[in-house]
Amino acid sequence: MIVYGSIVSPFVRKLIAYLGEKGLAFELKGVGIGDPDPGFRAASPLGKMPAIDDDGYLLADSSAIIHYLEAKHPEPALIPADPAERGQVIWWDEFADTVFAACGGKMFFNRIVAPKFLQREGDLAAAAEAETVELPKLLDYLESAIPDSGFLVGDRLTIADLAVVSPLVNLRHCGSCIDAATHPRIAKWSEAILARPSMAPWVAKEERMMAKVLAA
Ligand SMILES: N[C@@H](CCC(=O)N[C@@H](CS)C(=O)NCC(=O)O)C(=O)O
Repeated sequence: MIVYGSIVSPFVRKLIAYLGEKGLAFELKGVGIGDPDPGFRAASPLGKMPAIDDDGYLLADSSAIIHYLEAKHPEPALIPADPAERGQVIWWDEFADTVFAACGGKMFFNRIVAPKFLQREGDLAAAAEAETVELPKLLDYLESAIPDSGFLVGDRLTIADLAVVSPLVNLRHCGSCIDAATHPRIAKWSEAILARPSMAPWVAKEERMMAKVLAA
């Protein structure tokens, strides 16, 4: 299976971690924003990453891809069968993709992607507002919702953990780290999820790449 995307995208990071947890082989084909690669364009009607080509089956959107793969490879289950748990997992995936990643994206895009990758100025006022007005509320909510189990839903890993932890990496690239004094649950939970073999090597690779980009 080919995965189109860049490892600095929170949606691609979520999918890569999912594939690692499931033990599914893939080839990552690096594409950037607005990439004209014909394979990527065919797989992603809106030109957004990630997208896949699974032996000719083309699909875009991290959640759509994960649901497709979960139906194809049910074990180990990362989307619970239990109705109440499944509802919670989808809630967290939605929270991550639409609200949390959007907030982090305003910071990451305007401070890093625009100036460093697209050679244009970012909207620094929008980034500052996201960091000072939106982000604190989202972090306080997340802090209040992480159970003692150390997993967002139930007592085991689900896509909820992979989805919600992913935007935190982009926040870190922007110098916005979780303060263990004010958000101890997020600090402990995110450290454990990001240390998993499905995530740690990719995040390390990404951090090496970002260090070069930021130094340039
Ligand atoms: N809901 C989509 C979001 C994908 C998305 O917005 N990806 C961004 C990169 S982080 C992108 O490709 N943006 C390019 C664009 O909007 O043109 C998913 O979960 O895959």
